Amino acid sequence: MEYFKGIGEIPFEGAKSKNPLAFKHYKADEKIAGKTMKEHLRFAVCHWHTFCGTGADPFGPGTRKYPWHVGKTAIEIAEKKQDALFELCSKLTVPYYCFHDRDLAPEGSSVQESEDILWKMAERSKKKQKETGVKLLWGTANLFSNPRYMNGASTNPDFDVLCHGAAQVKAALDVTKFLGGENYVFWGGREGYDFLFNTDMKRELAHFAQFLKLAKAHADKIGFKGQFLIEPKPMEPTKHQYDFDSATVLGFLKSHDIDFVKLNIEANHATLAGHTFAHDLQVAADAGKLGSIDANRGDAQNGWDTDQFPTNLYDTTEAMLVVLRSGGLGSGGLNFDAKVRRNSTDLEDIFLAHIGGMDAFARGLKTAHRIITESPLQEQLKNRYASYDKGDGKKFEQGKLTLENLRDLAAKKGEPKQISGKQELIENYINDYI
Ligand code: XLS
Ligand code: CA
Ligand code: CA
Repeated sequence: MEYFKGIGEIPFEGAKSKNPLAFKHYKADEKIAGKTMKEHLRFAVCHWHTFCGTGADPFGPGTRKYPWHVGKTAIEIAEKKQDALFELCSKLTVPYYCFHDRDLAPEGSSVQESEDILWKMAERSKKKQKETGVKLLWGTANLFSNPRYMNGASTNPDFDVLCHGAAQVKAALDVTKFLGGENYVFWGGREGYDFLFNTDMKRELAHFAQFLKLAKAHADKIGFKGQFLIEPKPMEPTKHQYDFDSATVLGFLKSHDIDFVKLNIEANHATLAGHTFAHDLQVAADAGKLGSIDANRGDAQNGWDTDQFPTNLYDTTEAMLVVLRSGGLGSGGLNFDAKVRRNSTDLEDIFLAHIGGMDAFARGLKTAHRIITESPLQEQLKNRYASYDKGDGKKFEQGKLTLENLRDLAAKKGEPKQISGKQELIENYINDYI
């Protein structure tokens, strides 16, 4: 069964093309700084928004009835969604996909039955991966939809609920390993609180840490070599989410002695936390913990998680500046955790959205590379801190000066000469290359 009839493999036609179903900038095998675009960007399609989503929102039901939403049983529907996913990835020439356990397979009536269904579907995925060459970027467990998780999973006040979360993570890890997944993600949708005074935050965070350590021990036991990632988000669905932003997660990991987890940064989550996308990427990168990216965007006028496809060239350029300067995405990638708008009801819209996102990141990559290699930006940045490269500044960085020494230097040198931050100049450099 072909779902996207009339759409073939999306070709690269270059910037002058007027064909909406062609790439204008993403040329998979074009080399930039020694690597192909495909290797730099490592795009992934997400199973949930694109194949499970219907366009439903709190004010109304779904607007889209995709052909893979119709079937006699939940398993038949899951199989159709899976076929459509692999068809989309192949036609888009996207090398990876990502899933939650419950996207891939419907939940059964017991732990055992859920595991059986998940394995059946995973075996089918493995065949599809072989046929198409599409690979798994990351797997995860949905620990937020089932009503049992209304107060969280690993941070639930009720131990019995935590056990169910553990069962799901165990199965999702087993299946991610089986499918050759390169990462495993923890996003704590309901790991947080709605009311501080019925919550023992310290205890819940300790449970989360212990839960992560048990997941790692299981991963080691089964020989899963993939990277563990936490995906920060400040709120929604909970009022306060424990994995608030990069800095909060890094602090949490440090205070619980967890060194095996990196971060999966989602653009729209960073902006919900009151940061820019680039900021949260930079905080993660500075700690050596930038693992992967959920590529989307929010809406500047909305205070919620709109999960739109990325089109803003400033965002993609700034993101790729951080990625390139920190040495690339490693085993991570750019996962389109994004959904077409509720009124985008044609099957073709799914293609247009992904093509737009891929071109936006390809342009971001090319522009960021040129800014780094051709513009004075790097030089400007280096010069700004030149006073720490020699003499007393260098001694300070090396820990060789006392507070008294610094006082004496201030007294001796007098008022410092004013040095401009040159923000407008650097903003103009970026504009020149975009
Ligand atoms: C929701 C999150 C979620 C994670 C995976 O806001 O983005 O989709 O990426 O559970
Ligand atoms: Ca996400
Ligand atoms: Ca989101």
